[in-house]
Amino acid sequence: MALQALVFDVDGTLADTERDGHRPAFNAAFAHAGLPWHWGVDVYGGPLSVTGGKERIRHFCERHDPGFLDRPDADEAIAALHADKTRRYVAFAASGRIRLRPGVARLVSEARATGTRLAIASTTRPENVTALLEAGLGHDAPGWFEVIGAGDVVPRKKPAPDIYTWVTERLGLPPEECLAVEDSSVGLHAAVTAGLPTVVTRSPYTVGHDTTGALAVLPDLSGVTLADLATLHDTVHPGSRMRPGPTH
Ligand code: XBP
Ligand code: MG
Repeated sequence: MALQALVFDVDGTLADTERDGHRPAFNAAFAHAGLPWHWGVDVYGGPLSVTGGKERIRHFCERHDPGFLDRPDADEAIAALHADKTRRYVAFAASGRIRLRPGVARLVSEARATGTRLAIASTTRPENVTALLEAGLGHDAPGWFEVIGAGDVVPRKKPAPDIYTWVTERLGLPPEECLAVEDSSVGLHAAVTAGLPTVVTRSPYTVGHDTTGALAVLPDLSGVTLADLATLHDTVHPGSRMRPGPTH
């Protein structure tokens, strides 16, 4: 079954956005709101296991500041914190200070040159994706991706398969004809459960993650050609859908 489309995860896969991008944006929003919360580099791996910024803040409150959730306006307060965090992250990403990971730009350009379709499946806000793509690949880059699945377009975020299913349905392709590129066990689980063969390029926060079910685990995409990915993809036969590994 020929490879028709590459579906990229964003955070950790297109770029290492978490430690110096999302994390400080969360912290700045917390400080601006007068909250004593701070997610250090080492502890951020904990909150990061919950995908989605609003969900991550709520999960943190449940464990460390449950009184915050007793406020009658807790939902609105979390939404406002997250909106502030998003403004800060978008400004940082748009400044170009987040470099794309090795091989990403070359692979995207090879896909465009050969007519391989491109899509995004992420749990982050769509404006974050646009800012990162524009700064990393150029102003027109968001338009190169036929489908951008991001944020709250599906109610259940990764590790649920929903965002990958949402994307492949909009591409009009069977999932088996796509290849997902992910960095985390939750992302891998989402993609594989949706039926996409998946390559993992580990990122600093996901080095210890379980990669059971991945087609390959690579340090990054440098030196990886579309032909390499097509060859890997060819090893998956229809009907032998891979089983997701456990998540952490
Ligand atoms: C990574 C995530 C996101 C971001 C924050 O998404 O888990 O939640 O850390 O995003 P992916 P928001 O790896 O799927 O790209 O604050 O915008 O929700
Ligand atoms: Mg990721």
